[in-house]
Amino acid sequence: MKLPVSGRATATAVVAAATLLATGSIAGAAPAPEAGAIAAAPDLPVANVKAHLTQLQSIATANGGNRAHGRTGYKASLDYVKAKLDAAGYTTTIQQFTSSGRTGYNLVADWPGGDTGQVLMAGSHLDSVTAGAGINDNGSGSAAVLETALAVSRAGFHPTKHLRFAWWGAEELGMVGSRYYVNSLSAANRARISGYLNFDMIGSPNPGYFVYDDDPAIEKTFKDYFTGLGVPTEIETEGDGRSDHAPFKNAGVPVGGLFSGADYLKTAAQAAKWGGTAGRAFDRCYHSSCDTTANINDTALDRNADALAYAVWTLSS
Ligand code: DTR
Ligand code: ZN
Ligand code: ZN
Repeated sequence: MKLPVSGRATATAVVAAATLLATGSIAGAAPAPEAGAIAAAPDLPVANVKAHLTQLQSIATANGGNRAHGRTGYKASLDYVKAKLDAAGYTTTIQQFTSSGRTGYNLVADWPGGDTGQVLMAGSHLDSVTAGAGINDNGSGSAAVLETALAVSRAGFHPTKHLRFAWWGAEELGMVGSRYYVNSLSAANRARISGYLNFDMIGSPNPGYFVYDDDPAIEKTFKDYFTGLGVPTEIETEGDGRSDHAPFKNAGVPVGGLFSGADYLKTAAQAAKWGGTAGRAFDRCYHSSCDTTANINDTALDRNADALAYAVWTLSS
């Protein structure tokens, strides 16, 4: 889904057209914007996001049905994401930790360039519960963060800020990986993180459109995007402190994020504005074996992935 053409997008199109006229060339599909131009965020192909989910489902199926902390399906998921990022030019780091007697891993991917004194991070947890493949929770966030990172590479995007993407281990054991990461930062490196954006469940089958309200500037960025789509949002209240933004927030980092709903029931008022089924959970397969690729609403996944990319572009420029 594409935003209505904005002033920013128009300005970029004019720059691109001027470049084409000046050079007579269209070589290089993604010309770097000229100094002062603000690149428009891309429309992420939802088919690409879904292809990552298909791979995560296959990984779960081949590894006893889950991608949980300390299990082979988790490490295989991490290897899949890492290979894509390495091929796209990221500097990737695996951070290892131990929890409940099992080895866990975070994956951190830095996009070379930008002001490392101002780091914008986007992340998601990559582990599932042991009950199932965890495709909505949280293949959805993991796939959308991955596709955003790949879109940065495809666009040759070189924002003012430094971009860092992360996939957390052992969230389902109590945000273990993300807390380990935050605790292992020096005070100086923690202070360099200007924002952390979290994506945990963004393709719920009976979706709502919830925006975290922790930081006003980040919240406004997401709300602006959905306003442009004509989709109403609500403040996310259900998950306070229940996902990987919590350790960042507790360390004083501005945080935000998106959420399409877990086991709470959609009200009649919510069904009236968003469609779907009132009196039914946003995700009836939350933490269950039926959280498979069939447990995804494509429209929600598409809108939230595009909002993610929009926020990364906007907040890093
Ligand atoms: N995604 C769930 C935790 C959770 C439940 N509600 C919210 C709201 C917002 C973010 C996260 C959550 C899990 O990982 O089990
Ligand atoms: Zn969960
Ligand atoms: Zn989750």
